[in-house]
Amino acid sequence: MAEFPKGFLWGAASASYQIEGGVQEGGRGESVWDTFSHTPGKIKNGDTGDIAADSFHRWREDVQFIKDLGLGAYRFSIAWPRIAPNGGEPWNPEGFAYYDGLVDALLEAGVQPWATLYHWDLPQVLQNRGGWQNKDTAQAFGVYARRVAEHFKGRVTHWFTINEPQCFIGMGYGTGEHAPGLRLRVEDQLLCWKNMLLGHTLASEALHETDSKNIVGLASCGGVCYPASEKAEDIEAARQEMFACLEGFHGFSNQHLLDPLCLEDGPGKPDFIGLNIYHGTAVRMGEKGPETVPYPTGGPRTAFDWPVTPEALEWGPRFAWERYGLPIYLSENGLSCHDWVSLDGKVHDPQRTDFLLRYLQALAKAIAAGADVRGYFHWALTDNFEWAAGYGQRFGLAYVDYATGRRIPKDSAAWYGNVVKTNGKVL
Ligand code: IFM
Repeated sequence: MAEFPKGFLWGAASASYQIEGGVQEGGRGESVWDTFSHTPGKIKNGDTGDIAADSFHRWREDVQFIKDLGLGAYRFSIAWPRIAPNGGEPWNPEGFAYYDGLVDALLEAGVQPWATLYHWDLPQVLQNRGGWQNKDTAQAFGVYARRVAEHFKGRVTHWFTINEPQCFIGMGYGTGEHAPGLRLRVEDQLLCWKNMLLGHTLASEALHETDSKNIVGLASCGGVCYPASEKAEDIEAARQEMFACLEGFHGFSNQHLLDPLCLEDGPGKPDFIGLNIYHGTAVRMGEKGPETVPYPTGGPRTAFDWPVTPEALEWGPRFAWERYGLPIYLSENGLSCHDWVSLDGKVHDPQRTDFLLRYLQALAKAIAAGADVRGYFHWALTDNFEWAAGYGQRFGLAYVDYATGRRIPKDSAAWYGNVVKTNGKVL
């Protein structure tokens, strides 16, 4: 039986471009993801987010599902181009109205809204002026954050500024696999990092100044290392490797993002750290220092081919807590499975339940070891548009039939609902 502290927050997460659809409705402007997904050859099967899970129309069903699960919080993202089709003023009242409906329904259902201001759907107009290579984008992000904070003052008090900078810069401006599809030199990627850090800082200031009750963090997806054994030297090797600045530029490190923001007091220092963790790498101490241990051939893997390594949910939070001493929320964790609707009309996903059982038990160990972990958001609430992989990867607690938009709660949803209800005692 696992122990979670009283008041531990159980939630689920989503992101605007991945679920909303309605890309040409409600006065929304174009985002870099509209452009990118409509560029031939960029997305598997030529999929786009034009309709996605159709949450722009079906958000009431999503809120009902959240209520049925008994969740304490829902993490969603606000599409910048819905609020500001041109990146800034004039603001779009219809865009605010969409999120008003969602936020008010969540509050009515007794669910805390946790809003992310940037989950990668940059207004295309800003990309046309250089996107994150341009310092003006950081300034515009601060202005947008202030306007959103003013609008939702008193209703939304928990905020993520930016989701996974490592990913949107590394894949959007580095490898070109994500929007806007650029392959920049490391120096130019570092300029994006600088502007992103400034953007985060300006947004944090705006959120804190607008309402002293606002609690602000950001979500990091840096690589997680865990010790190959319980030996002290292997633990030390994993600790060093997790924050190592590897040869050259290693964009997928927590260090690049969290060290400058969290190790000293400053206007961008988060109130909490969001960790998005799906898997990790085993590390041991070798003769010349830390060395990674190859994942066993034939070991368990998700439909996305990601290794199943529950240890990451113990050691990632432990090492982050040791280094930064800030409260931690698991802002994303989950897996894609080859889910389908069975002849009985249900979606049976025993692998998801087994994965979650293992990972949540590991998270309980992190808490028992002293890490201040305060909540867990399952990725994702519903199946959705998985970026370059299109609709082929299903991460949801609810299956989405993309032809009709119909949702079917998977078996794992009932299981997770029970975890939530018992505060993890069933684990
Ligand atoms: O779907 C993504 C999400 O947008 C960011 N974190 C990882 C998830 C799964 O790949």
